Amino acid sequence: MERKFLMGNEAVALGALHAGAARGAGYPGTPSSEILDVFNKLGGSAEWSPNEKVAAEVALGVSFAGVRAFTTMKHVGLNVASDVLFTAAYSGVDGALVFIVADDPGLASSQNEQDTRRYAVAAGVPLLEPSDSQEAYEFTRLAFEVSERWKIPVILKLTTRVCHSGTIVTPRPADTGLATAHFERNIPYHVMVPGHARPAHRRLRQKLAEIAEWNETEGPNQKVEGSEELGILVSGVAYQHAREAGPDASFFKAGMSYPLPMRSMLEFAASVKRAVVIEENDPYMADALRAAGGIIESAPEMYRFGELDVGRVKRILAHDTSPEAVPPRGKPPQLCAGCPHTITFELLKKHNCIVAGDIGCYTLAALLPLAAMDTQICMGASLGVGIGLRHVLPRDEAKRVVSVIGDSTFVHSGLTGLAEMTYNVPPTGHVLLILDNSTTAMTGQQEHPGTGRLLDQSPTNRLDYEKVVRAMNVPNVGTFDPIKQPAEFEAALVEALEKEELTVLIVRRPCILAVARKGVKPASTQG
Ligand SMILES: Cc1ncc(C[n+]2csc(CCOP(=O)(O)OP(=O)(O)O)c2C)c(N)n1
Ligand code: SF4
Repeated sequence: MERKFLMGNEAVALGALHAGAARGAGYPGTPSSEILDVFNKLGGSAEWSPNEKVAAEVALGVSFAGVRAFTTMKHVGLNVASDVLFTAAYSGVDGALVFIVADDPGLASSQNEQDTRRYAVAAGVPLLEPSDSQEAYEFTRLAFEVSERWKIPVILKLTTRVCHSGTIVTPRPADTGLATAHFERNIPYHVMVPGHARPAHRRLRQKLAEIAEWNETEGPNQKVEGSEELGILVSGVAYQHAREAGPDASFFKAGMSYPLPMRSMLEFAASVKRAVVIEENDPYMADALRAAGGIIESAPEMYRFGELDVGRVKRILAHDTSPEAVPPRGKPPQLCAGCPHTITFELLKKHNCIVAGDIGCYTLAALLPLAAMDTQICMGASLGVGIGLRHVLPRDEAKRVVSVIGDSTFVHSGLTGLAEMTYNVPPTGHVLLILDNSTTAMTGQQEHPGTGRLLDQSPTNRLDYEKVVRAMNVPNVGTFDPIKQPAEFEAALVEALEKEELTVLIVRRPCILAVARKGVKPASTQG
């Protein structure tokens, strides 16, 4: 087939298409967000789900119908979907289920740099780690094959460089003769009550033992002959950097890094005078090899933080622990000129509010010049954190606490926080602002249940925030356009801060980039 120059995320989408995936479901998150859009444009069936847990459940349901499914998310999305992952590992799948999870070493656009390989160990699911676009394509297809063969979910772990760098891909003909969807009743495998889960756990460990054996002999691991003086054990994109940093070394690249091909890796380490493990983020392989008795070197702790590159790998190989050059500080990111979020945070600052914030473009309001957000932890936390503060702060301070959440984030994980707000009502009540800009702006303008459009832009039901909030027993509900009604919005905010009741203000004005790119109309005029 014709060679193509593809970004890693495009290669994954093509791999999923050629593997015959019946449906992909996900929630946006940099650096994973392009995969579903490309899969859809290539003709695949794809959806944006309200959050990663729902996406994983949808994909699991598809796999229970005997066909191939995948779910996409960024690394922190797997925290949300982990409840599905851990028990789907027990239930197993009927068709195939691949969790495509993109890590962000160096925190280009995330709140932490957790290492998804730890999840594979904790949940007991195989994990594949491509190092370029060709492998992103091949490993995606392999992930479906491993999942289907052992009836187990498989994680495909990507990282920012693999997702967003382009390399040549030679595709293969698409899989044919795949199963068609059909549900086979199998209660002991699909219903994870304790009596079914106990044997399921034993089955899982048996599958993992078989996969570990397969990985030793047939897995996607690669040995590169080189010097006997230096052998480098490596995984993921670190392989590309290490090849350049140590061109004469011999290499063992783990393509499936859980379960690790431990025998082969120990043999390799013993076959060279100096064995060094090079890996991004956690010392996951180094710890495992040492625990198994391997004599290896690994990177000093300072290299655990951030992405690796050729220069850093050279330093690791040279035992260089001198302070690294600090890259020049670029201009901090800011809200776009004319962004509808700006007015909201100017008002919150003017009225000396304690702002329990959330994740989205509006988080930029925490930075100078606004500096108008006081907390931000994870999606949805604005509600819980704000309510916690209101419960214990002295009355005068408590009355100044406001939770602020974007529309996509509200649907993702704010609905349950709203239930908390109307159930465990703080003594001074609470104020929530939902910033409805009619898109998931931060990750590139994706649709969500509040926009009234599906992933392919076709129309669907639109979640009505006002109705939802009223149905959850919030007594004071108002909607304002911050650009057209700044005075009314300010008056409503001041009243809410004084009232000591529950108030939700919906701040509705579309993101100016969404208007420019997609012609999104002001939400108030949407049906
Ligand atoms: C669990 C999790 N999933 C995904 C993300 C990536 N992410 C950060 S904020 C956000 C949504 C932003 O949309 P919205 O709340 O509507 O705010 P906007 O950017 O439009 O202002 C997403 C998808 C994340 N940080 N955590
Ligand atoms: S992309 Fe949209 S929401 Fe984000 S800062 Fe720009 S105008 Fe505001």
